[in-house]
Amino acid sequence: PWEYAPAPESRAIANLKPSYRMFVDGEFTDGAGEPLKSVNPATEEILAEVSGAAPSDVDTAVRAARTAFDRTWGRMPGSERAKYLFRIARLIQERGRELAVLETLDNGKPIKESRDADIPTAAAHFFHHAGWADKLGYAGYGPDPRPVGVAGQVIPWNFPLLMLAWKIAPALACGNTVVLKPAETTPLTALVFAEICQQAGLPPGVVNIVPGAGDIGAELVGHPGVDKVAFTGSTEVGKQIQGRLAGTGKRLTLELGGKAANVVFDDAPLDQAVEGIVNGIFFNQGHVCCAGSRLLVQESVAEELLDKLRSRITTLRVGDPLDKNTDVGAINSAEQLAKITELSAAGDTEGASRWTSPCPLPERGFFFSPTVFSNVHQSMRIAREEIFGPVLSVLTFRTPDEAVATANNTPYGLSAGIWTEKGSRILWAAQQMRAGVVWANTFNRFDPTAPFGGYQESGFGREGGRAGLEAYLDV
Ligand code: TXE
Repeated sequence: PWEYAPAPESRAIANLKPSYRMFVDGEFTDGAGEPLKSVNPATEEILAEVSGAAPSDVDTAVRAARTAFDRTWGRMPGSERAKYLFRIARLIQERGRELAVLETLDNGKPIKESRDADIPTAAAHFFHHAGWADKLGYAGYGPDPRPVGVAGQVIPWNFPLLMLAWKIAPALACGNTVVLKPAETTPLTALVFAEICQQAGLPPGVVNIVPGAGDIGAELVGHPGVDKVAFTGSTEVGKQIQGRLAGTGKRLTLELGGKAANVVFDDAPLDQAVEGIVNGIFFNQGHVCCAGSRLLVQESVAEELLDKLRSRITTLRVGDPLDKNTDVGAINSAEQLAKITELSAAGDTEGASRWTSPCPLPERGFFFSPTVFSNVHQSMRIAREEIFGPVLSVLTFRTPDEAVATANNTPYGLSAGIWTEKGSRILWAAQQMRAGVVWANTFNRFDPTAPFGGYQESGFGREGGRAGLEAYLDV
């Protein structure tokens, strides 16, 4: 375990530089676009300036990716590609401490999460996909599956390095080349990942990183040289992209928002369920597309469960993300904090009862107290819209049928949780729920071997495991 490191020391561990450059065709270069300023959301201090890509840089990057696809990566035997992916995985592990601290500085998530979840899981995705690179003929998609070509990938700010790994590892394993745009508020670990690609000796152009805002994302997905688009972000932007790509012949996968139900039946081990509920909604400040943001609890145990839940939440430490004892860190941006505040206020207006953790908040930075709304009705905004923050909406039910109907009463469908001792009920409910992932007696568990993705407005396509390869193969 690491000791608490005060901020200046953390900057040294993170190898924080005053400025970062984009990565195109194997070189770090200055983009011709507007520079971005990376802010530490826990202190509101500027961490670094990042050169921003212009449309002409996106064009150069896509052309470099095409050349690399045609000349090196797309022709390389899978066994050779595997070696690079294993090298990248090991380098992520070796530089894990630096990456974890940098991720926490840039994103605001607790260091224990970046250390124990984000960075090791990112490495695990490269290890897993390295293993596939020379076995694609055995993946069940026919004897000779081919890479699609150049992938244009756009990712959000909630798991910056992990979302990069989810996107880049399967693309490279299958023989595609990549142009990736990180989110504008969290570009730093993606640019350290670019250094790792150099360290691993990856041929130039195989991975290109173009920092920028949404306009650069739009430029990338619309570029005629991109064969396949992979997007993780808001449902609104996902729908725009889907509309724009219609008729272009480009392949598309979308991983969008969610409003997951975490369903607790009266026979559930309540103390264990409380841990799962807390993890489900407060992990990563609730900036999780599959967060268990709706707690559905059987009426007969609702009062007891809520008492236990409130006393457990009272023990959560909210504050400095670099302190390894912190449970809930900073909200990633002022914009996201404003959205959480606005939706919570709608909960008050619509008549739900708000309870807030008594934990004091730091004076500077973007923070929001863990919050529980009870007396929530299905029609309220806090039961329907993705808040993407540490805010739980509690609804009750009487029968299993009602539980499933309420769980499915959402335009989304990314994940769900069930808490019960009855195995038969788990199997029944998992079949009834329209959600890409259903966790039983656990929540927010991720594994590179398991496909992840949504139903309905949570998007389509799967990431991870054998199913995730299909997005990057012509079969
Ligand atoms: O998302 P955007 P934002 C949800 C969550 C959050 C809300 C808004 O509810 O409160 O979305 O977050 C790029 N063409 N999720 O504004 O705008 C953008 O630069 C191409 C859920 O951050 O969708 C960034 O890299 N790209 C979600 C990425 O898209 C565009 C994770 C996501 O930003 C673009 C994040 C465009 N027209 C937010 N406009 C999840 N599924 O986990 C923006 N981008």
